[in-house]
Amino acid sequence: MIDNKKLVVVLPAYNAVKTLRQTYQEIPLDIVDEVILTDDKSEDATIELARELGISKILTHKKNLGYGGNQKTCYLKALEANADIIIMLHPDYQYTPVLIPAMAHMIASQLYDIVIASRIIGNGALQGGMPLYKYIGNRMLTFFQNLLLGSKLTEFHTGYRAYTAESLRSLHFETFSDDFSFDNQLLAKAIYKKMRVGEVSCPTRYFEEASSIGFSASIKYGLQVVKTSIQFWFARRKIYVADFLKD
Ligand SMILES: Nc1nc2c(ncn2[C@@H]2O[C@H](COP(=O)(O)OP(=O)(O)O)[C@@H](O)[C@H]2O)c(=O)[nH]1
Ligand SMILES: [Mg+2]
Repeated sequence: MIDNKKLVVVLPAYNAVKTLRQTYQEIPLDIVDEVILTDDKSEDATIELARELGISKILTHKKNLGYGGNQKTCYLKALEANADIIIMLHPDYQYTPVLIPAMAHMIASQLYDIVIASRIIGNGALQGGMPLYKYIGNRMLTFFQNLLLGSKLTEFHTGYRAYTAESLRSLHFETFSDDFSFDNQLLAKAIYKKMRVGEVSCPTRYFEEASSIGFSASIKYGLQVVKTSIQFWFARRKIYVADFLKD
C-alpha cells in the first residue's frame, strides 16, 4: 500500500524462465500488494517457475496472443483486483524493480496519471548495451513523434510504466494492437486525452535473454510508430479519428 492505495505489479511474461526469479526477488513486496503474471503461452517453464516462486496470481493464455494481447490480460486482471496503482515490469530483468517505489509514489502524489521509466535521460541506454541501431531508431522516432503529438517525452519505447487505475480504465486499451505497437498506441492515446505523463530516469540492461526483438521486428515497430503518430495528427485536426483514439 502507498498512501492507502493498492499497488499491483503486472509481469507480462513470454519465455522468461531465465530471468523471472531475479526480477521477482527484487520486487519490493513490502509495498507491493499483489503481483500478477500473465503467460502468453511460453514454450519454456515460466509457469512452473512462477508457481514455485509463489507469485500470487498467475494466468495463462491458451494461445500466443502477442505482447499487446498479454498486456490487455495483465491490466484487466489488475483492474479486477481493484488496484489503484498498476506498474508494468518486464520479467526479462531489463529494467530494475528497485524503481517501483519511486514510480508508485509519483503516481500516488496525484501529480501524474502515467509515469514511464526513461532509458534516455541519464544517458544509460548505450552504456547498458542498447544496440546502436535501436538507440538511433529510438531517438529519431521520439523526435518525430514529439513533433506530431506536441509532446516532450524523452522516449516512447520503454516497457516500464506506472498508471492510475482511472487512467487505464479510460484509455479503452482493448481497442489497441495485440502486437508491440500496443505500448505506443497507449502513450499516444494518453497524450490525445491530455493525461499527465511523467518520467523517471532508469538504467537499462541488454543481454541475450532481455532482448529478443531483432532488426526486422524493430523496423516493423518503427513503421507502426510513424503510423500511430500520423493517425494522432489527423485525429487532432478532426480529419479522421482512428478507432484506437476513440472513446
Ligand atoms: N506476449 C509476448 N510477449 C513477447 C513476445 N516477444 C517478446 N515479448 C515480450 O515483449 C517484451 C519486449 O521484448 P524484448 O525482446 O525484451 O525487446 P527489447 O528488450 O526492447 O529488445 C519482453 O517483455 C518480451 O518478453 C511474444 O511473442 N509474445
Ligand atoms: Mg527486453
